[in-house]
Amino acid sequence: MNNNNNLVLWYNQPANAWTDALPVGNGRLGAMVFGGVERERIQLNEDTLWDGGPLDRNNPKALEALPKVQQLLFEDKNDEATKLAGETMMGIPPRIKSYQSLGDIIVEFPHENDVAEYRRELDLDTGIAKTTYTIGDVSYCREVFATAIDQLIVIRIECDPTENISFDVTMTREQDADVKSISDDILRLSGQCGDDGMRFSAYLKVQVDGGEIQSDEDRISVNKANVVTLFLAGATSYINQSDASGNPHELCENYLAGVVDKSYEAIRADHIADHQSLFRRVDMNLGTTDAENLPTDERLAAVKEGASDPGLVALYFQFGRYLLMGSSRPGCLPANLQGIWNEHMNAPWNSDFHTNINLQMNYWVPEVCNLAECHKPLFDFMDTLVEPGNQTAKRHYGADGWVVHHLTDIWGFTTPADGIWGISPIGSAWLCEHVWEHYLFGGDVEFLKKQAYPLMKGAARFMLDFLIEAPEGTPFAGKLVTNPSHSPENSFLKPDGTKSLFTYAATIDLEIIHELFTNCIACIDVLNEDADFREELVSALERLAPLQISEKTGRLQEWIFDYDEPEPGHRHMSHMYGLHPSCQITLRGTPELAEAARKSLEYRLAHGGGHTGWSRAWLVNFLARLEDAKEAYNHLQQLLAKCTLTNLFDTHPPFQIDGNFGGTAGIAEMLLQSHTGEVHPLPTLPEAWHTGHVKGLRARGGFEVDIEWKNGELVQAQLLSTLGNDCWFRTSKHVNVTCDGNRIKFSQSKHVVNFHTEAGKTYTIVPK
Ligand code: FUC
Repeated sequence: MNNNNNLVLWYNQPANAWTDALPVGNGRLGAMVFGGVERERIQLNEDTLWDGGPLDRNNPKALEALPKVQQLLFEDKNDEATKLAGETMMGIPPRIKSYQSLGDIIVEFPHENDVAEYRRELDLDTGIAKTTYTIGDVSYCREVFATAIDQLIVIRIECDPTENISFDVTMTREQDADVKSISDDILRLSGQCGDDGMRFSAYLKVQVDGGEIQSDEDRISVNKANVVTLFLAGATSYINQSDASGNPHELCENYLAGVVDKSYEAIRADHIADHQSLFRRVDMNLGTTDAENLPTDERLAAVKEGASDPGLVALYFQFGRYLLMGSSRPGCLPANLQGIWNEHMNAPWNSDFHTNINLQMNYWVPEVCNLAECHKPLFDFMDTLVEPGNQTAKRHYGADGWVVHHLTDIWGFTTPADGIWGISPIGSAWLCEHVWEHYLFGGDVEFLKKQAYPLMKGAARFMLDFLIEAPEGTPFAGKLVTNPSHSPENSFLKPDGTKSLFTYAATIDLEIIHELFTNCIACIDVLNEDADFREELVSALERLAPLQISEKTGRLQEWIFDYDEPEPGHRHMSHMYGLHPSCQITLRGTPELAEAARKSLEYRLAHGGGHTGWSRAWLVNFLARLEDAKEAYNHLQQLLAKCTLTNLFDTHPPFQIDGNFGGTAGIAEMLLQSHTGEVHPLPTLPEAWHTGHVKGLRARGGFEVDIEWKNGELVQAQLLSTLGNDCWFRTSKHVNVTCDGNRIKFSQSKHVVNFHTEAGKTYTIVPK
């Protein structure tokens, strides 16, 4: 057992609701473990199990309508533009289908006496969920884990004394599936979504040591065994976005065949080694309190009552890393709105990939939190959106390059969805921030050349074609703007009192395009190619409409006009994109814009902003960038108190995983920043974490950073240089920099110390 209670979620009672259950995952398979005594439910997921199928959604009326819609918007006729665009520009149909549950394993134990010494836990350090209890004189232990090495969910049941394990096991699914035993020791669940949708299977193999095993139609019974191991294989027919002709039965048989000669001990040991090779890269201690001796739900309840529990914050942070490892491993699909864990057939928002903040927020974690390989599923997924995105660019906008709107699925959905707010053709450009960031942290030039730059160039190509010159009589006449445009899901009031959400040149568009073009230029400079394209980008950047600060309020304007808002506390804070995740607005680089962004934030907050989980998490990141430790901490506390379920899942409500990832990234952002090119330790350290350490966070430029602090002051930082880049280190004191015991530099400046580094060497920085 792991004795570090800041790495273990634990409870004194079984899960009641699904959101009390504990998640395990290997990127492709996920399971939620309830830990029931008489009846154990283990709900299963496979990341490709989606309803729906490939379909050409492009709207043949869109291209012809585009100039008319643009003209109406430039003429401020938002209602007419909305009506016309609604009739001509939406995808056909404008809805996607849901990511679905694979089914449940149900195990029923004929326990006759009362249960005692019950405990259920999830050890983040091993990735094993465990349930232990005693009945009479017999103690029971069940372990569940999802192995990425052997691609199975493994359930182990042990008892002491032996010969005491008896149960019936079956599998169930709410719809579209049959369950039957196909041999004495294998149960099979198989089905198909609708008449011609995705086919799927789950095979459960029961391996007993001692006792008897017997199968009936849809169940297997075990009697008086010593030890039982259950292996669950799951697969679907999904091959790619236009091909779902795979054979899930064969895949499941192969997964099970893979462990025929492998002992449980070896499977478990391989799993732990693999898990720890990623998980153990970061160690965090924000201080300890007595709360650590309490079960996780009680700790959370105390925080809801106002307690400060730095250990719970560290647990929440590590849980975020754990969730990313469980839902986003190379070769799998990216983490969706629920990561990989979903019990529904029609999930909230289809458990899809929302590209107007949510999917991106999931991926604020991997680089800084030292799980860079978990970022890869996003990049590979982006590759699959290029071809359908090219089609939509061409047929909706007459543009080259690729476009994605505000959401997508596994079938290459790239057209506008849902409603008029779906006409927001900025998703592809927004996603491209991620490939560039991956390069900034890891310095992989091959990746930049082969994968990142083609994606970025295609997204930039679309934007260059899509941008349009604002005509005379409009603000920014002669400048390049987006049209149509939308500030995610927010609406505005026009001077005549009418409400709209459809416009041109929303601030977030300008920020994302500015960032994309700037990054493309930097990329071209690294790769030393594409000089003509560089020219095009430079001149477009010069003509791009600028950000505006409201003369009336001093706030950063969200739209081209200084509109009032019907919902001033709106959950989206899109116009602050330049402050975070982008770095166009910085405290020291663009102080006026930073001040305007702060005012915008304050205004949102004064009107109840941050009420959904992910919105609250974004606030933490904004405030961290503004180096406002008190408020960043306050909102982190509120994220735990108001937006966190007993199993530490984020709740929008309902459960949505982006808040977990946004919160995790926010904690890292409070402890280490590097977005300006400087390595800046402890920019936003709250009083509650006065003494502690964090080891293994990553900074842009290729540094792995260990930070130790005491009473709010830096004691020492250690930087492992992975790329041999020069380092700019921000500090509020004079510091000594040493390497291998030799002094490299004594800083003259109290602000930034700059030194050369060699790849593979560690630099120690100690304040004087
Ligand atoms: C965006 C948000 C909603 C929700 C949905 C999945 O549309 O505005 O709050 O998170 O994504």
